[in-house]
Amino acid sequence: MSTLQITGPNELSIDTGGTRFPIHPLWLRERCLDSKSIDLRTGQRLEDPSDLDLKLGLSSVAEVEPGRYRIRFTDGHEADFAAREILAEASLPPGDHDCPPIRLWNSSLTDIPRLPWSAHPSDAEKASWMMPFLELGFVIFTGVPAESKQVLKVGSAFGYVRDTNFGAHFDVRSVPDANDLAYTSLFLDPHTDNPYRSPVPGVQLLHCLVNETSGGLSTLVDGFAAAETLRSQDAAAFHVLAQTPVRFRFRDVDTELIRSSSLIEVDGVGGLQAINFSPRLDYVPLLPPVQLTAYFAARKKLDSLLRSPKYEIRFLLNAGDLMMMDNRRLLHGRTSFDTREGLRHLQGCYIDVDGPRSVYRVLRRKLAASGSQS
Ligand SMILES: O=C(O)CCC(=O)C(=O)O
Repeated sequence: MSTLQITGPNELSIDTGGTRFPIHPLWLRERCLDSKSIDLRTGQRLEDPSDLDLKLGLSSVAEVEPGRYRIRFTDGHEADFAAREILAEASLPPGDHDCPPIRLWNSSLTDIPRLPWSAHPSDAEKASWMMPFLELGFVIFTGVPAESKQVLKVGSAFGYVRDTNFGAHFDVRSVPDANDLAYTSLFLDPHTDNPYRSPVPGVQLLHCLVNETSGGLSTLVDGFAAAETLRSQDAAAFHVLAQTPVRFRFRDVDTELIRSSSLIEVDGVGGLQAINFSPRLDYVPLLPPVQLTAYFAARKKLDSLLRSPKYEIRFLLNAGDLMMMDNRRLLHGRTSFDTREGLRHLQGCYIDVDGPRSVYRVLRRKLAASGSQS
């Protein structure tokens, strides 16, 4: 049983059988769940917490029922808290890392997630699909009907489909006068899709409708694994790629998109957020020569990791196979193919990166409420 008590002039402590956590009064005050503090329907705050007195303290703590406490703050506000809920909130890691932790992988990955698709999965089944996606950054669904626009149905099961200048869905097949190298039969190095778009598409789905060629193998690389290797082998090169802004551009008759970002995006504490890598499209600005020398050398190192067979997996997508991947973490590509062998036709679409995470959290909540495990 956890107990709450005031342990200092401005500090509440929660004692969980010997371990004590200090709780800042403002942290607690902005988590009050009473009807004066939040709108009870949406759970959103009714007051701006920055208006609270920075010197806010605690006046009293009283246990109103086992495990439930009434806390009075020095501004006169009173609210009830369950010790269990405070602990759950306090144990959330910083950032949005409440989802399954990522598992870095390379070419030795053996458990490639190939999952039979079902248009009407149970909650538990759908939750079981989300685990490999969130851990590895991709899944391959098999048995998706090889029909036009099915990719949109699958995409909608995990988030909102993002329309772009290529349409809600796009056809990946070799066409004359292609406005993107994806629409040729050429080999494509591992790349991030649309790094010139803001925001960059979070998740890409590619559904194979026809593949009559022996080439056109799909390739995937875990960009986070390559970036972590670079960080451990050459921290200075990693730093250069995390700091140097690079311009990505797409231009055709109707569209001109430009976005500038570093090749490696990190958060405030150095955690990887995204890789932006597309050797077809990156243009570093004219920086002082010494900086450019460091940048080109660092990019070469990352590039050789990303193109190394040590990091890449390759596989053939057959008709009915659909690959869904995190475009912020993984890089994808394909081997070339010979159009004289027959047709190769994929359909793709994008959804936002937070869609699958939201699906996972809602399923987790539903399964916990029904007493099942995901
Ligand atoms: O043809 C493929 O397998 C991949 C195409 C591609 O890289 C893309 O659409 O971005």
